[in-house]
Amino acid sequence: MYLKKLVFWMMVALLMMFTTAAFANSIIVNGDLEDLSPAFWYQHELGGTLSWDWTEAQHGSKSLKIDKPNTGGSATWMSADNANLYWNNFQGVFYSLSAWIKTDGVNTNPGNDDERIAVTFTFLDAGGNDIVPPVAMYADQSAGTMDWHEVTGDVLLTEEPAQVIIYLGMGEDATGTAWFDNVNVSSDPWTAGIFDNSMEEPNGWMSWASEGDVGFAEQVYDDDAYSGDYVAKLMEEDDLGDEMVFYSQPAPVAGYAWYLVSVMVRYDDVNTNDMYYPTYQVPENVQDRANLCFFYHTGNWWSDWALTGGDQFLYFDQRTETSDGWTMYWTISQAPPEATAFSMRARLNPTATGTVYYDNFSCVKLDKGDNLVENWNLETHSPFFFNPDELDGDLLWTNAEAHTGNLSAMVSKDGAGVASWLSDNQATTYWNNMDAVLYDLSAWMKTDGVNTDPGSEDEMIGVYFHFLDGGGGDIVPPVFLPADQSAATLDWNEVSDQVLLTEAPVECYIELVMNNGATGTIYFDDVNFGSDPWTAGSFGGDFETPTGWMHWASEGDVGMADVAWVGDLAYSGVYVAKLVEEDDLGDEMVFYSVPTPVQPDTYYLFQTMARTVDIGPLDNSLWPSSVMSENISDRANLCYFFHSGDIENGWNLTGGDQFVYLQQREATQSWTAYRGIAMAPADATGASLRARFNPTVTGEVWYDNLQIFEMTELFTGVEDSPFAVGQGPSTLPSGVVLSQNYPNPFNAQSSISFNIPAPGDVQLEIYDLLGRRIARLVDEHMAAGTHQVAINADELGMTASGVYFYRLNTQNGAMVRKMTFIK
Ligand SMILES: [Ca+2]
Ligand SMILES: [Ca+2]
Ligand SMILES: [Ca+2]
Ligand SMILES: [Ca+2]
Repeated sequence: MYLKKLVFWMMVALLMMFTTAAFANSIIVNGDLEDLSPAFWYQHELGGTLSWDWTEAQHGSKSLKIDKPNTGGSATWMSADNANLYWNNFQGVFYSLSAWIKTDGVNTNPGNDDERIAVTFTFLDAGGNDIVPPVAMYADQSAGTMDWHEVTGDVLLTEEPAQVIIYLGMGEDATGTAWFDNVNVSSDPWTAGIFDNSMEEPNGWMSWASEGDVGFAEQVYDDDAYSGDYVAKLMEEDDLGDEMVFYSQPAPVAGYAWYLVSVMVRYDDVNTNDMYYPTYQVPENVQDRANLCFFYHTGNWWSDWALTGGDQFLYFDQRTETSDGWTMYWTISQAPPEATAFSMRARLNPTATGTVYYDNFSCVKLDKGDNLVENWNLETHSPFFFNPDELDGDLLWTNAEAHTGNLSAMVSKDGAGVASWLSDNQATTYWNNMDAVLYDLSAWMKTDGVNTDPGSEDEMIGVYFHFLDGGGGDIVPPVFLPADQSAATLDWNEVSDQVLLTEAPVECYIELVMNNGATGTIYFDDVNFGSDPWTAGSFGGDFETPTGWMHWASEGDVGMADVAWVGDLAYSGVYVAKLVEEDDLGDEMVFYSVPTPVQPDTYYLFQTMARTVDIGPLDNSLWPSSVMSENISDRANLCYFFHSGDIENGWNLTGGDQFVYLQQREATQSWTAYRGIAMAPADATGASLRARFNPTVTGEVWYDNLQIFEMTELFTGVEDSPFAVGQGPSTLPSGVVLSQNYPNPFNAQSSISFNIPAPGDVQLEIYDLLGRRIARLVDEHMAAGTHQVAINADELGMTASGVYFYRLNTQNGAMVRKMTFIK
């Protein structure tokens, strides 16, 4: 115990250096908030300059602007199709329509529609034909400059429209500047609204706040943005029970798939509580906590708003009112089987206060590899580091007798032949580093009906220590610690000896033997070797842990960490790792896996099932935690480490301890999954995980199915996707530019523009989510400069609504962007 403790003291906790790598493959559109185009509104006709204006507003702080100094050519903003968008469901009923317009220096007294400024609602059937004539509502052009004024109209629909599209426009002969804001539709009872009706939200995002809320949630310019210039800012000054949310549009996902969900966060002046640790994903809506919240959607995510699996909250560290700069919050989540889409949201629950900034919202699909932990379910019931060797008797790992702990190694035999256990090489295992020094050797043995007064070594029982050089030869003759055979049956007694090694051994083996002429039953326990100063100790000599596992507890600990047979109560099979602690005296205990090889800069999922019994201390705020580097004294946890260097003959840790704390809200909890995900540091060669009680935890926790999985970042649902290069960035250093298609999302028609800096061969292709090529739009030698290509979904055979990718291949590189087709 003492020796292992020393080693643990040497494990200095380093701050985890999380790699805040950009997640190039996030499915969240405009997750970094740098796209400065409004959500749900698209530039349609470009006879003027169209801009998203942040200086004029009838409602909120933004509006849509058209600058048109000249006649000739219309200028028009176009809305998304609002007919069945998300929760909308336009019906064949009466609708009141309205909008606000402001003008500056426009033409007056228009004689026809070409000279007018108008907001026009169109209602179409599935064939794209008007159900009723378009309803145009005209700006007041009685003077050249007019402040915000409302225009209104109404319409009685005779059937349910398949498309509802709104145009904000200046006719081809109109001139001047116009702003549009607050476009609304209403019916009684409610059937639908206009998305981003006040033009406040950026592409990909929506927001919501309780009525009467004095705070706000929006995209803002920020000098200290985590990426680029813009962040989402949520600000709440009162604790009046209002709530605010800034949320992404749903993005398609696959049921059962694993997703890495993350966001960067910083905050000021938030309400605090000493128990408000950062949490794991939890379903409970805690009223006064700031969070990242996420949802899964089911059904047709572009035309339904059906959620599944419940809200999941990642609560931030609210122990201090101001964050330590930008902090990454992340979790791993498996999509429910029925999931079709995912959305995430910046959220202040009703009574949270303060200002919280969010940036780099990300959701990345990961492929879950094979489990890497040996004996992860603890069902391989053999002692670690010792294996049956000679089999002319019965060898048993048994809890019938033990000198310490619960278990020992037994050998029983009633005839001729040799029966023995043999250890693995102990010379340089992990932290061991045996040297040319004096070693104390010892073992405890208990006998039952053995032969007495042996006449030769052949009739003896005992423990051999072998010390070998690099060639496999003995450095010194094997040292034999004979059992006391002066009586047939003797209780536990210790036998010891010493050996002076003349050179550092390359191999060291321990053999527990009943020789050929010996009979009866013997139990071995606490087989040890050691030196002063310390160089090495025995692995597995206490026979307490199964294959693949080790344990450790502070000296004098009254508790224990070991593998236990619990029968039907195990999560898998019949064995669990059981940690039991009765006092809160500052001792600590750990049951830990041997290191398994890992790759650097790769994500790993660490998980366990855990069941708690009378655990303490308790507090209603002690949710399961997010991954934390902080060692919290009174919490039970799943802990994990990365290793560097040689993981078989070294014990070098990198990246610091990482803890996922178990819930300590209720004393007893049935089997529950706990998970953390981490990226292996650049110098990582291995990883291990551990069931752990920090010093002052009390009670009992059973752990089972302790696993580590390699997680591979995926761009699409297939591994051999066509997107090997250029994912994400819209501009290559070479000067190749691939623009977002316009409009996007689109119904039938859209266009893609791109720029190439030099003449060359170019291909432009469309792929579906499964990586299948739908169309090759361009395959020719092209001149330098900007090119535009039209898309017609019908002609291309794009039959399913959803996300598609378009890929530009040039001699200077390739790049990919996403587009959304809404049928
Ligand atoms: Ca507005
Ligand atoms: Ca940003
Ligand atoms: Ca034992
Ligand atoms: Ca098990």
